[in-house]
Amino acid sequence: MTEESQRRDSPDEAANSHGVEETSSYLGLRGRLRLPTQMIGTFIMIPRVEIVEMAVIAGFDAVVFDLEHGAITVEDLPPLCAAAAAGGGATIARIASHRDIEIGRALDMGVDGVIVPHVSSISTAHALVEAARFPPSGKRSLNPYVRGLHFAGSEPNALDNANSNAAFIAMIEGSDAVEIAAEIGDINGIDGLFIGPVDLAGELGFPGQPEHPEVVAVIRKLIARLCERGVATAIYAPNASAANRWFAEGVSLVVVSADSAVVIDAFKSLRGMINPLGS
Ligand code: 3PY
Ligand code: MG
Repeated sequence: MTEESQRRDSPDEAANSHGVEETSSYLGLRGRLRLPTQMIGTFIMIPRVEIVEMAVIAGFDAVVFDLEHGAITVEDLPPLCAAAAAGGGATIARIASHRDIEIGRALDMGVDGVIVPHVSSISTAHALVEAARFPPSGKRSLNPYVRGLHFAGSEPNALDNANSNAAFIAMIEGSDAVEIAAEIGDINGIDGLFIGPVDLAGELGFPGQPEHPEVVAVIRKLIARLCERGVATAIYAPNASAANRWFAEGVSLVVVSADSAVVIDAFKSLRGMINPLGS
């Protein structure tokens, strides 16, 4: 880990004082992003607690609620978070835009962290991080009676704990962002960079082909650069072999496929194996 990454603001003391061998979900998402551990996540597009429960029961470490592209709104988050937390799954909201209010509201609902899409400048990254932290660290607006603060504004250290525990992950999914990714990753308060191969593929001239060899080559180099610098990385993988490849490259969090894709693939496969008489 570089000096630069060590000086960043830190998750709670418990997380900092534990070594790799004590890795477990009690460290929280932010704490786990600090360790050389690897987590498997999946995108949740369908706002049903049962889907979240199934993902966690199946062994996924984290669920990413996709407010950018899924049929999920901020109001869906509390029961979805409760469902994941009951099974020990970490909860992340991929928000839809760069509006401060969206970052704050997702955290108010009780997610463990946020992923912010399309971050491509240093100044934007700084502003977005501030939206996720209460003063004096940032500019997150406060109402203490929210789920994310245990509904109880009076809890001692509630705001410090919220600042220490909420993970902030910026998405790198444009060619301009790739160029400055290491500097974005060094910003105090950024816990990881999530590479978006789908949008990046479009920018590189291969729309809809996140597995195109040229796209994979660009991402491989980026991951190596970030890992060397001690910046935690996350990425979307469309399938298991892509997920395994990115884990082998040292990625901390691989978000593989999505609930909707898993369900339709299973339906198609099942349907394909059944042959009614006369068909
Ligand atoms: C991308 O790959 O562009 C993403 O946003 C991941 O879903
Ligand atoms: Mg994207």
